[in-house]
Amino acid sequence: MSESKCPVHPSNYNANVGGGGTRNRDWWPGELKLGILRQQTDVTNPMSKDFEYAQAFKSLDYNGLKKDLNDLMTDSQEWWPADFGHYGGLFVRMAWHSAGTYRVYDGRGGGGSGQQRFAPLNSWPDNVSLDKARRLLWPIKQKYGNKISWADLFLLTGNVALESMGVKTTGFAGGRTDTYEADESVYWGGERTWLGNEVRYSDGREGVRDVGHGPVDSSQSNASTDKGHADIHSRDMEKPVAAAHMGLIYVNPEGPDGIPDPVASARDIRTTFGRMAMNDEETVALIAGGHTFGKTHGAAEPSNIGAEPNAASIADQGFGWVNQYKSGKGPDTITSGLEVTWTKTPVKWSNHYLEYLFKFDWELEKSPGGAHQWVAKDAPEMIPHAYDANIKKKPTMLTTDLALRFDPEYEKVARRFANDNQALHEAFSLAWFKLLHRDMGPRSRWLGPEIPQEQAIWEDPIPADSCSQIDDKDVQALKKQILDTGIAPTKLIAVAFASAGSFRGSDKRGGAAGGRIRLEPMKNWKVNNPPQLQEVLGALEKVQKDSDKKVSIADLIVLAGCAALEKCSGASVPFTPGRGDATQEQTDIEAIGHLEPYADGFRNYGESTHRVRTEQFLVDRAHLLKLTAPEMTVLLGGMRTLNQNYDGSSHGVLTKNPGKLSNDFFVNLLDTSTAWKAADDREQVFNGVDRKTGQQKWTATRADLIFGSHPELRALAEVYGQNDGQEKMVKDFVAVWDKLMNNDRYDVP
Ligand code: HEB
Repeated sequence: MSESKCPVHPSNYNANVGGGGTRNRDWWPGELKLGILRQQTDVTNPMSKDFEYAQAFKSLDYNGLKKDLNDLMTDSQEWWPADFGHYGGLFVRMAWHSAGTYRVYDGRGGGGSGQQRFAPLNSWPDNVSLDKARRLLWPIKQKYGNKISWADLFLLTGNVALESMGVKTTGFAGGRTDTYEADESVYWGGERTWLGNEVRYSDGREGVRDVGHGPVDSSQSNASTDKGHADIHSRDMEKPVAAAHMGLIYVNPEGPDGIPDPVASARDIRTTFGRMAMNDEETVALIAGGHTFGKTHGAAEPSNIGAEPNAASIADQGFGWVNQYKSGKGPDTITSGLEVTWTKTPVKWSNHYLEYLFKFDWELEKSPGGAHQWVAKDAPEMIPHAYDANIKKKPTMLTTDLALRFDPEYEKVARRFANDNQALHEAFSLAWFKLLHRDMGPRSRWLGPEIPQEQAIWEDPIPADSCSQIDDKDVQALKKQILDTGIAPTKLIAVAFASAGSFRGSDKRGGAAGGRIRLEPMKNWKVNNPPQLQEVLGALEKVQKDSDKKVSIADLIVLAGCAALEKCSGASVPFTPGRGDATQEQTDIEAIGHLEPYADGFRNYGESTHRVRTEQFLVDRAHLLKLTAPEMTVLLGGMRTLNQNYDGSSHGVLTKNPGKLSNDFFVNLLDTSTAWKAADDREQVFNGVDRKTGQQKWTATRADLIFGSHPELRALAEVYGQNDGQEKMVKDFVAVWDKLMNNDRYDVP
């Protein structure tokens, strides 16, 4: 149903009730938005404050749950029948689409918080029919209640589905806590049309017209002649997105922009799977293993299906894509608009997918829904029908499947697997486990009886036997030894911040534990001021050597920061020991490289691009550090008076006493006698002059001045800039510092 046909489309309601009407975001769409810093809080979460999912999970009847899931696989429901009498394929796809939105550049997306229940994901064109999959699970979720989160359930169900079809999985870990509102922090792309990609391939500069696949507009799938297309053989996708179109998990199954070109399609697959942290071998294993199961659904023209869940009728109760074609389900299902079944045993593990891929010649055809797909030319009719035992068909494949044969690099891997099903089985199982657990953070968060023993490098492991064993007395002694090295406290603070500040709450990686700041690549990041870092590390290594206690460098780095902050603030700063040191061999340089910030406003590092302003980077960073807006404010103001700019510049160091923790940043920022003027055309650096005398007083960046310009940030800055602000400043800064240092301490209760 198109929007224009609908007389009471929700956007037509200019509601004259609370929350209605024309809003700030309508009047000033460009205003800095702080919304992502106040998501998923106590006010949106129905659980009481003392609810701990890990505790609840421990009382779960895990095996009972697995048995129920296993039984569900073949318990075909009248309202949404199971293809081939088995829901395995549907549930594997549900789990894969849940986890598969993860991307390495900011660690956002992924299956860690049950976001498939919310928009936009619940309504993505790539997630058609997964509304049914999730609803099939409701009786089981209802039965086990808070002992299993939706987030865990989606992924565990995929695992059980695989096991029930003969896959020996690597295991499973629970521990994903549910969220109760849509996560607004993820940049899914700038396009305003589903399946568009006019922004991601042009870095926001110019639009290229685009068409996609699937129910929404498969009628337009012959796009090869369109002018203005970014060349599918050479285009670059913007960061951090990891999908070739708005609303897809990865790539267009019909080929890039609907063009059925397997080799060009391989290029898109490599880009998108690479951004999910998968290499060629893992990628081939995942696709070949995944498409061993189930079928695609394109019984008829996609115009038969209705609006997605978020735009559907209230009567549909969260279901979407209501299908008018015949029975609207079972053999008449329309999901992707493609009609493919890969193997002759779609609910059983096999090697038929790769066998057929290489054995047959493939011919382009159109699905009943009008989409590009491929049929095995001279193959026998051996593929079963999902509902009619009397019908047999030839094998069929997607353009993206043929990519595994016609891309020379993928072909090598695929041929090896084709000749060695055991190798495929193992590689698939490992890659699947990585897919589901990539964004879970350290093992101390993992729950349940099926955690594999062997640690993988993508877990960023830290050897348990490297953790410090020190008591309060040792801490006091070590603090003194650190300060006695004579290194300036501000440098110690800088290194502690650099170490802990590498954390991101999205995929729970980075942080001070592991002491990876001593290793490649972190030790060479510009934002970490490498020469200064080396000086401090050298001194701390000496402290470690001279001490007769077992203490890690990771702990010493944080302790040094705490000791130095005590010196600079006069306050007492808490410290929690117990971190360990990772080795270089345990560190995946490329994967850790993804943690490097493009900009870090707390250290005045980085500036605006043509699409993102410095202050927007600051908020993005604050979100990854799990800070609220007040915490971001006090942290930045404190970092300035502590003289923490990465390059030692004095931008925003609005104090006569750099190196002392004070509220001077706010006092001077809010001082009306100063007038600010841009020092450059791009408004990156500003001069602050005395209004009367014209004398130059300060310089500052956008990350500084936003706290005087944005009304809500100014309101927060005022709290600290008042005469009673100094004490609060110190107290709040120490609190946020402590939070930062322990962001990654999932091992501490
Ligand atoms: Fe897949 C299905 C595409 C990868 C698993 N897929 C499917 C479909 C499509 C696709 C279109 C259909 C849907 C319907 O229903 O219609 N994929 C695709 C692409 C890619 C992929 C493009 C990239 C290249 N998959 C994948 C992976 C996995 C999977 C990786 C896992 C691991 N899928 C799957 C399954 C299925 C599918 C299981 C079936 C479902 C059913 O049966 O329902």
